[in-house]
Amino acid sequence: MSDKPVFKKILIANRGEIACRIIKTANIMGIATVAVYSDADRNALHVKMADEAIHIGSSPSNESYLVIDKIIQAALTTGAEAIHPGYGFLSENAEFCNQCKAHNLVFIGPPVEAILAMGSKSSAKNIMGNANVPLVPGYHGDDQNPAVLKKAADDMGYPVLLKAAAGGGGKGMRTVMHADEFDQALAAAKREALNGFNNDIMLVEKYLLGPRHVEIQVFCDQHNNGVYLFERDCSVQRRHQKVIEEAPAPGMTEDLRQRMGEAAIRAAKAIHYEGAGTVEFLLDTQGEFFFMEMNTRLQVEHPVTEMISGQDLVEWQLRVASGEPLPCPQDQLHIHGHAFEARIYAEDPDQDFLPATGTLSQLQTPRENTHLRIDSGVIQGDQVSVYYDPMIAKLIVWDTDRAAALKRLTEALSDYRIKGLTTNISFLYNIATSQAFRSGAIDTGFIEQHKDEIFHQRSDDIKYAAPIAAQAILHARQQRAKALAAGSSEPNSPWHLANSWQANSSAKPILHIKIGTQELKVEVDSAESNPAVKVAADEESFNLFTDRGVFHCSEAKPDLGLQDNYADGNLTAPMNGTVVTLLVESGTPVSKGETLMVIEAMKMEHAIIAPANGTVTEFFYQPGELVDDGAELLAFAELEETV
Ligand code: MV4
Repeated sequence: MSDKPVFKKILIANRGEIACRIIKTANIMGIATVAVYSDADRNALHVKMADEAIHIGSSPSNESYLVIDKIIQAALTTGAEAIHPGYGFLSENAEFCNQCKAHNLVFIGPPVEAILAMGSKSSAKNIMGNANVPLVPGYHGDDQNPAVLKKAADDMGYPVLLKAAAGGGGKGMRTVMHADEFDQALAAAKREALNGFNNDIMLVEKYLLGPRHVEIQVFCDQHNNGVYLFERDCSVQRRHQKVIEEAPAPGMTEDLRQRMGEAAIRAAKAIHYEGAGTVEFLLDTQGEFFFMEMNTRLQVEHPVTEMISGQDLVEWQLRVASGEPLPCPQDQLHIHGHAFEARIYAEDPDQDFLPATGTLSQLQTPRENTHLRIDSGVIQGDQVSVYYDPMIAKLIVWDTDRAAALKRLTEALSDYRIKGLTTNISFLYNIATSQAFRSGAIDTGFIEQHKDEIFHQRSDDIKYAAPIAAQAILHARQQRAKALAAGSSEPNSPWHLANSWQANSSAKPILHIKIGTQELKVEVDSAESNPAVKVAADEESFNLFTDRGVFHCSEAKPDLGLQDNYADGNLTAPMNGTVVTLLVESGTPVSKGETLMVIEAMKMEHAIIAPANGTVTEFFYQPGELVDDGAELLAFAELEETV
C-alpha cells in the first residue's frame, strides 16, 4: 500500500462498529491502534481488535466517551500521534478539537473553525449564500422581533417552516400552514429550542413538500484540493433517523450530479474545509436543490459511497490528516454500480421503535463477499445495553444496478438470524420489498406514506402467506423428523418417512397457524413440497420472508389448559368433546412439546401435546369423532435415548 505509514499510532475515540471500521483500515496501512473503553465495553470487539486499549471510565458516555480529558490523557500515555473521533460523541466538538491541538495531537477531522462555522444554521446560511450555494428561500437574519419573522413568513407565503438556528434532528422545528397559526407555532418552537439548545434564535423557510434528502460526500486536503465522491440518497428516515441509504440517488442525472457536487465543493471551500465532509441538500420535486446543513465528520452511511467509488474513505482521512494530498483527482473518480445500506437496530417497530436491550444469544449473518459487507461492533453473546446507540450492524450490499443490489439486500435481510432481542429486520425487509421502494419513488415522507404496507397485516396478505407458512411448518417437521431418525436406533425404518408416508389416512393435513395476531386453519396440499421462500424453520415461531413482506408465524397451540396432562404424559380427553384434527402422522417421530391432536370441548380448543420425544403409534380417534371425558386418545412410544 504505502511506503511509510502516515502515522505510527492513532487513538480511536469511539466504540462499536465505527471503531472497528477505523481499526481495519489502520491495520491495512500498518498503523498501530489504541482503543478506549468504558466499563460496559470491557470485552467489546473494538477493544479486542485494537493493539492497545485504555479504560476511560464507567458505562454512561458522559463519564467515558464524552470526557475530553480522559481521551487526551489516553492518547498521551500511549504515544498516539492522532485521534480519530468516529461519528457522534466528540466528532463535532470544537473544545475537543482545541484540546487535541493544545496537546500536539492531530485531530482527524476538519479545522475547528469549520466546525464552528457550521454550528449555527443562520451563520451557515450566511456563509453558503455568499458562496453561491443555493438556499431554501427564507429569513435568517439577526432581528428576531416576532413581527419581523411574521412579516418574512407572510411575504414568502405559506406553508413555512420555523427552524431553530442551533437545532438539529428536527428539534425546535415547526411547520406553519396558515398565517393565523404563526404566533403560536413560533412561541412553541422557541420554547423547545431554548430547552434543547439554550438558544431560541429562529429561521423562517419556505416549507418544501415531499423533498428528498440527497447529500454529497466531499473531501478536501491541506493543499486547497477538493473533490466530491458523488451523492447518497438518505430520504428514507423515521423521526430524523436514517433507515436505508443508497448511492447513487435514484433518478439522478449527470447534469444535476455535477451541479450538486460543485455546489458542495463551493460550500467546503467557503469554510476552508479539510478531510471528509458531507453537504446535505433538500432536492425538491422540480429537481431544484437547496443547502440544508454540512456535517463535519465521516458519516454512518459512508460505506455506500465506498462501494460505488471503490475508495476507502478512512484511508483518505488518515492520509489527508497527515498532510498528504488527496489520493485521487476528480476526473479519476467514477461511479460503479449501486449500493444500499440498511441499519439493523435492536428495537421494536411494533412498539414505536422502543430500543431493545439484552444478549445477542444468536447472531448469524450472511457471508461477506464483494457484494455484501457487514460493519458491526458486536458478536454473538454480546450485550446490547441501555448506554449506547442500539445499532447492531450496518448491512451494505453492492451490485451493477439498483434492482440487482436491492435483490441482494432483501436476500441478505432474510438470511440474518438474531435471537435474544427484538430487531428491526422485518421492518427493513418490508420497506425493501415494497413496490414504492422498488420503483425508487422515495422522499422524506416515505415511511409515513407507506406505513400500511410496511407495518402490514392486511387480510389479503395473510391469505397469501398462510399456505406458504403451512408448507414451511410441514417442511420444518420433516427436518426435525429426519434429525430424530438420524439419531434413532433404526434410521432406515419407514416410520421415519415424515414427508409422504401416511399410516391410515389420505386426508390432507390441517394446520392451525398463527400469523401476526391472527389464527387460522390451513389445509395443506402435501403435493407441494418445500416452501419456495426463506424461512428459519428451526423455530417454533419464525419469520416468513415473502415477496409481499415478512410474516411472523407459528403453529397455533390452541390449548394451554392441558399443561397438567402434558406434564403427566397423560394423553386423555380433558372432557366430553370432538376431535378437531390430528396434527402429526402416526409413526412419525415428534419432539417433546409438539401438538399431536386438537380436541374441541365446550367451544374451546385443547391441544394434546407430546410428553417426550417419540412417536404416536396409534390414534384411537379420527377427526369428527366424539370422545368421552377421560378417554385414552392415542398410544405414544417414547424414544429411547441411545447411549
Ligand atoms: C425542511 C423540510 C422542508 N422544507 N426544510 C428535517 C431535519 C432538518 N435537518 C431539516 N429537515 C427538513 N427541512 C424546508 N424548508 C423538510 C425537512 C424534513 C426532512 C429532511 C431530511 C430528511 C428527513 C426529513 C423528514 C422530515 C422533514
